[in-house]
Amino acid sequence: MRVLVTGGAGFIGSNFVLRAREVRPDWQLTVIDSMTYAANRASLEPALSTREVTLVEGNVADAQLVDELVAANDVVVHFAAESHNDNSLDSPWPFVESNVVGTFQLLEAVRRHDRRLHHISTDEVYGDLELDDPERFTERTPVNPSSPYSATKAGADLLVRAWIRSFGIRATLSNCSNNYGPRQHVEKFIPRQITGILEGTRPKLYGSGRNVRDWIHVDDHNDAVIAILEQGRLGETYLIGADGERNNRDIVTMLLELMGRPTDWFDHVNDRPGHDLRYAIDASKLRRETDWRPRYQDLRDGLAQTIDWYRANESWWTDAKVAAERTYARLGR
Ligand code: TDX
Repeated sequence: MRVLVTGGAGFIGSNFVLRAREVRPDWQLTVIDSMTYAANRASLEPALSTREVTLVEGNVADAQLVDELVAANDVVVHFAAESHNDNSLDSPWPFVESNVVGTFQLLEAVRRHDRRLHHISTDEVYGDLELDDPERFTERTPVNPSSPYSATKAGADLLVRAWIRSFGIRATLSNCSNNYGPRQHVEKFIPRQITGILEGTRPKLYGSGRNVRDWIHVDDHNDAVIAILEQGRLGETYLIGADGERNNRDIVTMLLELMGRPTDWFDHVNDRPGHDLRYAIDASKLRRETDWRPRYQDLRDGLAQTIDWYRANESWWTDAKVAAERTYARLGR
């Protein structure tokens, strides 16, 4: 099977490529990635030098390039997206271009060439929950995005659903909770704190630190994507989550313990405008309809493995760290 992976040099996409090499070695993988700040060629090594994986540099909003690549593959897994909330508040246009226009171009190519598509999305499209809300997000929760980022992802999801309904394209969608693991850009919460602690700086908690995220290891997310590709029903949306709810303060405490620092060694910084309070996923449909089960059951173990990766791969993140902290300094966070 020839598989086109959009955004395959970013965090979740590159981990998907590496995981697919391991568990589906017969797949032929081609990556299209715009290689912006969030991508890293090194994430795909050594598969690139051995030519096991092909990397095409380009934007999913480039209609002609996307048309050629979709035509040359059997399946498209669409990870490509601008994904950082703080950046979307600072500069929304790249989010509209990559997430909405990019998805539109891909859908049109998939329709022309009758290819199978899996669209990757986020739980953020559902807005946020109260801390004590007994309900979690399900496939029936109405979309209610808060930030320019989540609004563009919700827009992309709705385009995919409309192309399924109106044009009969063969597609599935998934909305996953917060991912962590190796190769995540250092602008994001967990790697920002791990790399900061490694450099001797105190973790930075937005606002009170009470905000809750539902953490899942990136390999568990990607295994679920493979399960949906192989066992999911066409036209359906699946929520992916591993029952990993924790507030940000607890995550910082865990990181500090694992890295041998006092648990009060952190600072509160300015809150993010419009900061979503809580995300939580009910993944029972995915568990009912596929044989997927998360392998990382213990968040502390997963974080320990992630810390080891950042410790062992400093050259992967040092340049990005300087740039990310420069942006945060400008934003006062
Ligand atoms: O330094 C920080 N301090 C802090 O307290 C940073 C960078 C973040 N935070 C908080 C904000 C959030 O409550 O940590 C939480 C996680 O923040 P992010 O890593 O920025 O993720 P989030 O905004 O939750 O969005 C993530 O999950 C859904 C991904 O970035 C999205 O791409 C995905 O769709």
